[in-house]
This record gives sequence, C-alpha cells and structure tokens, in this order.
Amino acid sequence: MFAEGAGGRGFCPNAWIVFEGSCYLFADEANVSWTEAINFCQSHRHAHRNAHLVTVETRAEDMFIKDTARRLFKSELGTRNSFWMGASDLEVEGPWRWYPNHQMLNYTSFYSVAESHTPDQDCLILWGAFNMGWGDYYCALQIHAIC
Ligand SMILES: [Ca+2]
Repeated sequence: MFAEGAGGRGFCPNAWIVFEGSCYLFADEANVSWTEAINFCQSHRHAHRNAHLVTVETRAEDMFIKDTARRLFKSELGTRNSFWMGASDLEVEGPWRWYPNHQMLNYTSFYSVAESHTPDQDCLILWGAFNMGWGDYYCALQIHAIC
C-alpha cells in the first residue's frame, strides 16, 4: 500500500490499482516466499516510492483486497492462488505485527481463531483455498504477493 499525500490525484503506476487514495499491485505472476515478497515489493520503489508488502487497516480495505483477489482467480481458488500480506508472528508466537512498522494489528479477519495461532506457521496469507480468508501459513511457501 502506498498513501498519497493530501490532494493526491489518485495516480498509480501501470498495473497498480487505486483504492481510497492508495495504490495496490496484485502480483499474481510472482511466486515468492514471504521474505522474498517483502523484497519483491521493495524492488518496485523505482515505480512507487515507499512500496511495501501490503498492510490492511480497515474493513473496507480488506473487502477491496479480497474482492480483487477473488476476481483474479474466479473459480481457481486454491492454495497456489494465494497472496502474502505484510504481517507475521515470527518473533513471538501469537501477537501479529505489520512488518514495515512492527505495529500490532488493530484490524484482523482471520477466517478462524485457530488460523492465527499455528506455532510453525507465522506469515499472513490471503488464502485462495478459503475464499481469500486470512490465515497463518508456512513462510517458505511460494505464492503471489500484494504490494
Ligand atoms: Ca504462528
């Protein structure tokens, strides 16, 4: 996500989608681990300053992201058609933090309580197999990324 300054004109680079003044890249051709996804998004800073693996702060933003991801894959909703998002509980099991600022998540939408507390699954997945619900998953899985 990239926040426009006040009075921003909603301008986004090619292939990025605007929502409420921020630009999003649904990188459905990338197949990367969670750590690689962080680097992947930062590698787009030439196109978009402050580009980073997506953070989700509001229900409206969550709905936009889920709807867009579902449209990309339509009937092909499986684990391989999932996206990394920019939070993990890698450092301490349980409390989830956004990686760019280490802030605790205020808004969450894990599709079940169990899916936020698996000890060896520590990275936030937008999970195609569960209709783009949030879950924790193995950070090494190679899937897509949203910046
Ligand atoms: Ca975990």
